[in-house]
Parts: sequence; structure tokens; C-alpha cells
Amino acid sequence: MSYVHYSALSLIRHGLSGQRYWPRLWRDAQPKASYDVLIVGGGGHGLATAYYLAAEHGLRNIAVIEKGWLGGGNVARNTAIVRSNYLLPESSSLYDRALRLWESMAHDLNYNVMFSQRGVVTLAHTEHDLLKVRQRVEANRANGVESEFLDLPALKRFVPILNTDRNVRFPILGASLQRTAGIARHDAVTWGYARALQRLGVDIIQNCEVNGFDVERGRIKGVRTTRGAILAQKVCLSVSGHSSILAAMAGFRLPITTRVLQAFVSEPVKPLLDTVVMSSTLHIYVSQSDKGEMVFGLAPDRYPGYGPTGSFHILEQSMRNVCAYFPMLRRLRMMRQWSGIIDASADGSPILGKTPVDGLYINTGWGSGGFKATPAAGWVMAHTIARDEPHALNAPFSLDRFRTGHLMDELGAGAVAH
Ligand code: FAD
Ligand code: PYC
Repeated sequence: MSYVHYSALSLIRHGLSGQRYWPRLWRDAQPKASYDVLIVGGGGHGLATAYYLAAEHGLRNIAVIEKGWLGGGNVARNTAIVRSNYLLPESSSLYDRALRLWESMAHDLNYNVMFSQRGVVTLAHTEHDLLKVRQRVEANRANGVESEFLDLPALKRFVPILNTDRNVRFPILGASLQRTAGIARHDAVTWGYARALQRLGVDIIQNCEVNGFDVERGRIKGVRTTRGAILAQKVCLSVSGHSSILAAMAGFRLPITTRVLQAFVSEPVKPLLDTVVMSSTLHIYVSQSDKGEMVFGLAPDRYPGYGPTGSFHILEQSMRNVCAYFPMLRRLRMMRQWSGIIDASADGSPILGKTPVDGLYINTGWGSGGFKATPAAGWVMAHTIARDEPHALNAPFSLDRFRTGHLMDELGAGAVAH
């Protein structure tokens, strides 16, 4: 499919014709009998994996299978925060690789993913927080990741609408700032990858749920789906919150807890917050979308679950905190609330690589923080699948680490504790 450039005239023509002739970005493919590689899950990670397999490893006989519609999962439900200020050198290398790929994504995909490096601020509310924030800044710098500490006056200058008074339950004592971090337009990421996949000849198959695996003598042979069996030499699971269910079908267990995570947005207002503010003590993170809506993220539910909504008391508690720290938002009306099912690993780090079944690979364990990693996760998974061995960047994130004990403890690095 060739690229279409829209002139003002063609936009008017499409508008007047009710968009009847608007060219589709990708074709909804029918499943073929067999593929070299099948990616299960049409979220950002699955699409990115297929993209790098085709674009960098020259594979073409690939399909992405999605049980619902493309981008109906967490890729479109998240609050779109992209940052790389993780603690361990292995993690910050992986997330920083992602940040570099975000910087070139619009160019690479020839699609505007609206990546906006407006900075991410992480608040410290106690002496312990302060110590952690400073430690994180120093660790980031030692690992070559841009990060700085803001004392209270500097923070107030950077985020003028933030209530830095001492008359709140957890007064703010300081913050870290990663200036190169920011947000992206999550839908555009899905569309950009899908269009590139169409161009590269990769099949995108929607409304096709994987409900079983064909495994012979420990090796994957294919998948069973609601649209019939499909043979494949290699299969990659990229199903975020549903990872444990699919792993169980393939005969192995994952150290993953499934939790519900919520977010919501307000009515649109004039620009008032030009950065992202997070607090893992308060379990809130706030930004303003390009449309003007205030975007709020919450803590995950305290117990495992696959529920469709999320607990009301979490929403209530977070809203109370938003009002205390951003008093000018008190009178805002909320427009939408939603949730997603996240895959929290036991050490707060992702699982990226081989499984006990030969030819079956897995990408999971991102919890509340996988959106930021989308391009790097796809990039390392493509390498792992094409060469049947991990790249140096994902080698430390094997499933096997839970057996050997070489854990990658990033439990404090999430925006929200889980
Ligand atoms: P998904 O988009 O969920 O893709 C997985 C796909 O697999 C789904 O489309 C699903 O339908 C499909 N699937 C499942 N089972 C099957 C099956 N049996 N057969 C076929 N297909 C199947 N991360 C950040 O970095 N920054 C943030 O600000 C952030 N905020 C978040 C806020 C919320 C409310 C939530 C819920 C998550 C947030 N995250 C954030 C986490 C991030 O969204 C996820 O880690 C990431 O999107 C997961 O990767 P994905 O996009 O591929 O997942
Ligand atoms: O990982 O930065 C993050 C994040 C913010 C909100 C949810 N996750």
C-alpha cells in the first residue's frame, strides 16, 4: 500500500463524502494455514515485535493475531507516560533504548505518534522518599540516563500549579525530573505500526482468539484459535494481562499477578500543565493531553483480578489527593473512567525471552509500566525470535531468573506500587 499524503483539499473531500473513500491504513487479513512467526496479541508490543521482525530481520511470513480489535487492550488504555529513570543498569539500558526509539519513531514509521518530551516529575513526600529520589537520580546519572533533582523552589518554578504548602497530609519535599521523558499518543502508535506492517506484508488478524497450543515433543507446532488451527514455526505471546492464562494453556506457570489499573480524564480545559507529575506515595499521576483533557492515573486494585472496572475507593482516594495537590482542578468535571488488566511480575521487571516450550517466546510482566518500553520490547523480542537467543539488552530479563534467583528488583520504580 502506498503512502497517502492528505492535502487540505482531500481532507475537505473526505469530510464531505462522510469519509466513504478514506483509504484504510491496514487490511484485516484472513488467517493462512501456516506462518513462520505468529505474534499473539495486537497491542503495541505485539505490533512492534512484528514490525522489527519484518523491517530488521527480513521475515515476511508473519501474522499478528488479536482476539478483539487492534489496540483494544492496554496500549489504548494507558496514560502514555514514557520515561527511562529506572534504578538498575540493566533496566535503565532497556528503557533508555526505548526512549531513543521513541525519539525516532515518527520518522521511522512516517506517522506522527505525537511524542512530546515535556518532562516527567516524580514527587518526594517524606525523608525516605527524598532519599530514594536522590538515589534514583544518582543511579540514573551513573548509568548515563538524564535525570536531575529539584528542590522545592525549583519544583514550584517548574510546576507552578502544584500545591507545595506544608498544610497537606504528605507535604512535598522535592522531586526528580527527567526532562527527556514525556508522553505519546497511544492510538497513533498502534496505527503507525499497523500501517507499517501492512506495507511490509505482515498479516493483521482481528477477532481471532488463541485458545490452545499444538506442542509436539516440547516444540511449538502452532496455535488453535476461534477461527481454526494455524501452524507456525515460532510463536510469541504478547498478551499483557492475559499472559498467565495463555501460559497455562501451553503448560507452564508464570510469576505474574494480574491486577486492575484505572485511569480517567476530565473535560478539556486551556493549557495549564506542560509536564507530567507522578507520585507513587499518593498513587497519582497527572498530565494534560493535547486536546486539553486532564489525564489522571490511579493505583491498581489491591487484590488480583480480571474485573472490567476497578474499585471505587481507589478512584475516590486518588481524586482526594489530586484535589489536595492541584487545588485549581477541584471544579473540573470528569468525562471518562476506564481500566486495564496488568501483568505484574514478582520483581517488578518484565519477562522477555524463551519459555519452557521450544519456539514459544514470551513478553510479559510490565505491570503498570510497559507502554514506555513498547519499541524496545518489540526490538529485543524480534532479535530473540529471529536468532533464537536473547539480545544483551533482554538477556537479564529471562523467565529463568525466577528459578536461578537472579532477580531484577525494580519494585520501587513503577509509577504506582504493585
Ligand atoms: P495490550 O495492548 O494489552 O496488548 C495485548 C493484546 O493481547 C490485547 O489487545 C488483547 O486483546 C490480546 N489478547 C489477549 N489474549 C489473547 C488471546 N487469547 N488471543 C489473541 N489475543 C489476545 N505504561 C507506561 O509505560 N506508562 C503509562 O503511563 C502507563 N499507564 C497505564 C495506565 C493504565 C490504566 C493501564 C491499564 C496500563 C498502563 N501502562 C502504562 C501499562 C501499559 O499500558 C502496558 O504495560 C502495555 O500497554 C502492555 O503491552 P501491550 O500494549 O502490547 O498490551
Ligand atoms: O510507568 O511511568 C509509568 C507509569 C505512569 C503511569 C502508569 N505507569
